[in-house]
Amino acid sequence: MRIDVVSIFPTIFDALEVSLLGKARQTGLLDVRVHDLRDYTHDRHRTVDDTPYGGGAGMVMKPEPWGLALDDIAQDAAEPPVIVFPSPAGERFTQKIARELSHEDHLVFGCGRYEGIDERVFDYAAGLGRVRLLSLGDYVLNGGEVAVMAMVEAIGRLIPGVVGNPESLVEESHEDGLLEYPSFTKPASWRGRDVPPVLLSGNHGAVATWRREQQIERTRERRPDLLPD
Ligand code: 6GU
Repeated sequence: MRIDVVSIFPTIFDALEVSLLGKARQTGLLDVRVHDLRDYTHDRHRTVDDTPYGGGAGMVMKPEPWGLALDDIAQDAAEPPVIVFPSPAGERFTQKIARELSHEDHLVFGCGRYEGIDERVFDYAAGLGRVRLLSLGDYVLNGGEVAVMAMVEAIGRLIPGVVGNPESLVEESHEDGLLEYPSFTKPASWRGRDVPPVLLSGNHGAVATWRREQQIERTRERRPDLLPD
């Protein structure tokens, strides 16, 4: 999969060089290209923002650098990419969307800062690819960079070969609509706390039943919104 990221803080994405995603880049499973939006400006100050029409607080990202950056990325793409703009005003990013996006050949992430990007950029981008505005949740970050890091990790780990043991992708939170069951390792007793005896019983059926109950119980306690009525 090819991933292009446009940002005014490209070094934030240096973190993608480590761990499983870093390995996936080395082996060629992931082709991540990070672009500095300021490289697409032409003035001495490399200006990317300006005051909002109609007044109001803060600054808005100017459309021209975004147009040039998106043109540059789309120009050497074989097929129209999915173009994601992280935004607290977007559709909620979920495991389902992560899975959908993990099947794409080419993703482009446009990281906004300040009060956002000139609205015409989204319309222009829709002529180059399939545009999605995605939000991590109901809180506000200073910019899209941290959200894109989260999305790239959630999507990247679903690409076959990125996570060494594919079974570890199956039994985790949100894959079956429930939170994951609790895990334990040795020692069987630690600081007065014992591992639930069923896990030491060797009875695989009993273990499976217990884990399912734990999933439902935890989901009821922590995330009742995930359960059907
Ligand atoms: Cl995707 N972007 C920003 N700036 N803030 C957020 C977010 C995204 N998701 C939650 N808060």
